[in-house]
Amino acid sequence: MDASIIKKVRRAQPLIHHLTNQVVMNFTANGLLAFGGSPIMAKAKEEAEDIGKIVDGVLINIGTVMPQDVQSMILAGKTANERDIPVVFDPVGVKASSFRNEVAKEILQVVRPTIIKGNASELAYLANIPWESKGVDSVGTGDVEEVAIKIAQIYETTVVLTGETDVICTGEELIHNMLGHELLTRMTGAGCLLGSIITACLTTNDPTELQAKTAVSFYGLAAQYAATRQNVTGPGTFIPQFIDALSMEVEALRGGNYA
Ligand code: ATP
Ligand code: TZP
Ligand code: MG
Ligand code: MG
Repeated sequence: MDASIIKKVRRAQPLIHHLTNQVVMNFTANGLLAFGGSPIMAKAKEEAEDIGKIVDGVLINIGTVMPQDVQSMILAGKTANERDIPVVFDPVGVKASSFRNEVAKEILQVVRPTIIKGNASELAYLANIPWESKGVDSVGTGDVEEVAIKIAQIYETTVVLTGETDVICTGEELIHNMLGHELLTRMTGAGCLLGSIITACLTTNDPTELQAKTAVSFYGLAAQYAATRQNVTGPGTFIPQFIDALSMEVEALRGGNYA
């Protein structure tokens, strides 16, 4: 983890355009604000280009995508590509329906994501590798490194494959992150908010793999810190502590008592 990336994000407070799902909008906005970024949720295709011109990064997440959202996602992604600002693509639940399959493929045909981030089953689907899933969740096991490498090759991009161990693949290199907490699996939106925080970290002038590694490590560390606060008794009490932890300095999170 490079703490200077987090400091840079907090200084710049990058404006991140979210075309994300309706389950996690409010949680994501609060989580990104706590971390030090600045969220804007805007879905109308009529404003996609205008918003696209003033933001510092774009997150496209298809978790509750509707037919009318696709054009906005494409316009926002293409505007970001033209401006050379980061785009993160999260193919939430892509395997669950043929509509999602088609939407994800349509977006990936015209938008070049800086990072494709997803769970193992979502990325395995895009890589044509069999994997078990349950709706938007990954439930099976398999060779996550093979999936990450294949996605990086097919889409010529950096990959963040999340799970108990996160795998980052730049095409040449594999990086692993073991920081995290099981409570992240017992709430909704843990993956979606991570996508927002990765997008914010991509706005600094550092190498992509370092930005990705910093985002996932910081996120995992914040989860570990939050989960071990005295008043945390389950997922419900974890969430506010996690939001608080996302606003903390790395050194303070490291100083936590992980009993
Ligand atoms: P899924 O729907 O399959 O849960 P997701 O999109 O919610 O996928 P996750 O894979 O749950 O995404 O990853 C979200 C965050 O939770 C990441 O920071 C990841 O490191 C962390 N995480 C996931 N599973 C575990 C686990 N078993 N132990 C610790 N941290 C985890
Ligand atoms: N249904 C559609 S999107 C969504 C659900 C439950 C949220 C998924 O969030 P995450 O972070 O991928 O678990
Ligand atoms: Mg999860
Ligand atoms: Mg997800």
